[in-house]
Amino acid sequence: MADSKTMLDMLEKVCKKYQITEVSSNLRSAFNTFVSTDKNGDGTLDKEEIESLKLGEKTNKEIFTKADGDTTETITLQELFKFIFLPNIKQYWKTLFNALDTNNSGYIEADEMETYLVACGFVGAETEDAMGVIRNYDYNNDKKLSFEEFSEFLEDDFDRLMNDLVPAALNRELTFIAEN
Ligand SMILES: [Ca+2]
Ligand SMILES: [Ca+2]
Ligand SMILES: [Ca+2]
Repeated sequence: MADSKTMLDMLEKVCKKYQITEVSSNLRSAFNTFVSTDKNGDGTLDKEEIESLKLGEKTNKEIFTKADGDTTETITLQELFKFIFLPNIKQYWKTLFNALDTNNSGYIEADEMETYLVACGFVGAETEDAMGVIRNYDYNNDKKLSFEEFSEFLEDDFDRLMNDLVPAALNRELTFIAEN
């Protein structure tokens, strides 16, 4: 199956957000594999569908222990992406952190978080919004985010982004396949 345009749009948004320069071919092929393996078209991969990939029993087990975050014994595309893509994305987070830390303090303060929120398309983000994000992840209460705290924020943020973008991309893709 050819790469879908909607999927590429989605990947470009993801990459832009995390300042990654190119769309990962891993992610594209993961998406294609997902769609072609989901034989009953319910948008998740169950055990039988995973087994049809013939990855071997060990890998099958690993997929369900590591990727099945909500332990429903089915793998959603969000879970698969997180499993495959998050480790790749994480390597860019230090670069992003350093780029945002414009005063070189080694921490993300409210004004720097505000810049990030605006850059991510949160139009009209104010210091109070940035403070809100910082409060949620500021485990040692010093009113700024260390790299570890910032990474936790990005990980949750990645989940939210996947939950927003994946169902839309997947629905359009499945409709496209049904129509053709
Ligand atoms: Ca299925
Ligand atoms: Ca700083
Ligand atoms: Ca802190």
